[in-house]
Amino acid sequence: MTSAVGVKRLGLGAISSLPIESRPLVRPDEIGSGIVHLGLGAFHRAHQAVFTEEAISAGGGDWGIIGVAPRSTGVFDRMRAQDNLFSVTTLGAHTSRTRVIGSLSEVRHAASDPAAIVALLADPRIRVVTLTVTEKAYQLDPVTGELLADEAVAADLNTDRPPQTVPGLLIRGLLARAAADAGPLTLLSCDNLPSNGRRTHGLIGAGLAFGGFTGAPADWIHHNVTFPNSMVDRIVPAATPETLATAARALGVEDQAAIAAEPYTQWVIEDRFPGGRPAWEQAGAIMTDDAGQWERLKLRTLNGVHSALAYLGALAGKETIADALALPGMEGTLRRLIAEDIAESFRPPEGVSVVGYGDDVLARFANPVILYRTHQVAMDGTQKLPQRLLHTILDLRAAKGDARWATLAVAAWMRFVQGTADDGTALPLNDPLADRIRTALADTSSEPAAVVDALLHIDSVFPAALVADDEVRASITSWLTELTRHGAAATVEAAGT
Ligand code: CS2
Repeated sequence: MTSAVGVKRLGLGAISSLPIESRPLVRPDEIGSGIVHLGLGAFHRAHQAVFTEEAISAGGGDWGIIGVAPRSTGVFDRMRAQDNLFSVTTLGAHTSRTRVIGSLSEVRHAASDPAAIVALLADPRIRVVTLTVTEKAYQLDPVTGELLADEAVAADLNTDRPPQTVPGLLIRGLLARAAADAGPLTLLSCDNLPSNGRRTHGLIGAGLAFGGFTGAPADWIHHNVTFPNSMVDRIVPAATPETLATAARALGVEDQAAIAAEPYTQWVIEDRFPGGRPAWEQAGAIMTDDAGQWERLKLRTLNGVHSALAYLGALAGKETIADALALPGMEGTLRRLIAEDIAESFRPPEGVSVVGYGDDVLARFANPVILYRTHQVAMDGTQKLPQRLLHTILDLRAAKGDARWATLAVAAWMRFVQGTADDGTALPLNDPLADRIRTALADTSSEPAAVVDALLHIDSVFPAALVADDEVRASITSWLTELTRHGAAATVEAAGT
C-alpha cells in the first residue's frame, strides 16, 4: 500500500523490504488464532503482543491474537490497513530499536459487530481471552469489588440486545461457549486492578446472578473457565507524531500504528490454563501459582509512586513524569514514600527488596525519552487510588505506622480534582466519578478540612476504616493545607530535601 505522499506503508508486502532486525518473528497470515484480546491500545501492543509473538516463535502453537477494539475505531482502522502489523520502538536513554510485531492474526471492532465477538468467545479454537480495558470498564466498585450494574450493564444482561459493555460481552460470550460446550477457557485480566483475576471472576459470578443465569450454563462456566491473577508492567506512553516519525525512519515505510515503550518489561502470570497457553515463559514471563505479592509490589510501588508524581507534578505545571521527578525535593520525597510507607505496608515476593525495586522504578521514571504525560496517569483517579495508595495506608495503620507520605499523595489528588494548577491553569478531570466529585466540592467551602471531609465521603473510593481514622484525616488535611498555601513545588522541596 502506498500513502498520499508516496511513502510505502507497512503491511505484509513490505516485510521483505524491512531491515532484517526489524522484521516480525511470525507472520499474521501464517499463525492460527487461539487468543481473543479485548483492548487494542498501546499497552497491549507493547506488552502481551510482544511476549506472545516471542512465545509463538520459540514454542509454536496456534496462539495468534484476535485483537478487539471495544469502542473506538482509530487503532482498528490503522491496524487493518497494515495487515495487523505495527512496530514497537524500544527507547533507552541513549539507543532505540524498532521491530515489527506479527502476533495479531486478526483485528475486530466490537461496537460495530458485538455478536461476532460473542461468537468468537464460543469458538473452540479460542482458549485464552486476555483483557486490557482499563480499570473503569470492569464496572466494579473500586473499594468492594462489587459489580456496579448501571443501565448499560443491566440492559446487556437483561435484554437480548447485542452487548455494549465489557461485562456484557464477556458474560454473553461465556454463556454462548457453555451452550456450545466449546471447551475450557482462561479469562486473563491484564489491567492494574488488585487481584485482577479474582475480581474478574467475581464480576462474572455477579453478572450471571444479576441476569438470572443459573443452572447448567453457570455450572459449565464454573467448571470450565479459570481466572488467573497476573501482574503486567511496561511503561508505554501514548503515541505522538514523533513516535510515527521515528518508526518510519527505522523501517523505511510508514507505520500509522507505531508505538514506543521503555526497555523494561515484566509479566507474572498464575499458571492456570486448562485449554493450554503460549510458551510465555520462553519470552521471559514468570509463571507462578500466586501472583498476589508481585501484584501488590507493582501496584503500590510503581503505580502508587506514578500517581503521586502525576498529581504533584501536574499541580506544579509539569507536563511529563520525568520533568515532575526533576523538581527539587521530589526524588527525596518519593524515596521516603517508598522506604517509610510502601515498604512497610506488605511483604514482597521472596528475595525482592521493595526499596531496591523502588530505586529501579525511579530510574525508569527518569528516562528522558519516555514522554509519559502527568495528565495521562492522573486520569481515572477514583479507580486507581484504592489499590495504589489507600491499601498502603490501611495496612500501615493496621501496623500502627503513620502513613505520612502516602497521605501527601492523597492530598495531591484532592487538590488536583479541584481543577486548578498552582499557576492558575485549569486541570482536566477525566474520571468516571467526575460528577460525584464536582457535586461533593460544589456543596462545600474551599477550606482544606472541608474539602477533605467532602471527598472522603465518596465511599466507592475511600474505605470506611480509612474515613474513620482521625490521624489519617488530619495528615491529609495538613498536607492539603500546605499544597493550597505554598503550591506543590514548594511543598515537595521542603519535604524532600
Ligand atoms: C500508569 C500505568 O497511566 C497510568 O496510570 O501508572 O499505565 C503504568 O505506566 C503501567 O502500569 C506500567 O506498567
